[in-house]
Amino acid sequence: MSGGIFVPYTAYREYPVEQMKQRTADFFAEMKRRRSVRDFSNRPVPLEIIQDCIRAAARAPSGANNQPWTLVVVSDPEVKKQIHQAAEAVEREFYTSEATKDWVDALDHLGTNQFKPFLLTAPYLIAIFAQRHGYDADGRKKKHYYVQQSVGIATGFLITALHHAGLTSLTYTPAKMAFLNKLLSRPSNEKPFMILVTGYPADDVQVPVLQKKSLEEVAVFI
Ligand code: IYR
Repeated sequence: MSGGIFVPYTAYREYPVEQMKQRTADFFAEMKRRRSVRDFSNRPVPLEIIQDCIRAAARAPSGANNQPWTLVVVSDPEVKKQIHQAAEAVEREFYTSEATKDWVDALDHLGTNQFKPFLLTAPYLIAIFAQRHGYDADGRKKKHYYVQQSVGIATGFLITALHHAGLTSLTYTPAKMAFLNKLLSRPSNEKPFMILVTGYPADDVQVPVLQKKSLEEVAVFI
């Protein structure tokens, strides 16, 4: 027996196979154009666009439909400054002592370093938090399921939505992220997941030449 309420799935759309092929090819072409960037323009982006992209991300499936995410959209230059300062402090530690040589070597081709000017330049820093648990209507702890998977999927939706809108993004994971709870006043049940930096790319932006794995390398058909 199900305790849920069920209604017909009228929003579902099936396409003729030819149309499916075209749509899939078009979508692949669009996703192929997506690149992470590390240099952003400071040109403003209407907040409404970000809000609509977050609406799309929040449609992601999640364990038990817990929707175990909180997104903090930072555009306040003062708060960005604090995040920038805290992030460069943890990255300085990372690059100068914590990171193994193997790890630093693995990042070499991306051109990253301890300096994160994009945290000041980009119009929005979207700090994504994973709710380890929630609270029920009576304020009692409510268990959340498959939190990492759920937040990962929602983040993927958000990256895709921003790209679809014509914006660029960077999945930025500071070496340590606890400072985000403090600076953004988030409770301890919320674990920082990443900062999704977004905006227009800098005019002269360059991206590293990267090889993506082929279908044959990533998929097995049985
Ligand atoms: N947090 C550091 C290091 C870093 C780690 C990985 I894994 C990357 O793909 C890129 C960078 C930084 O952001 O510089």
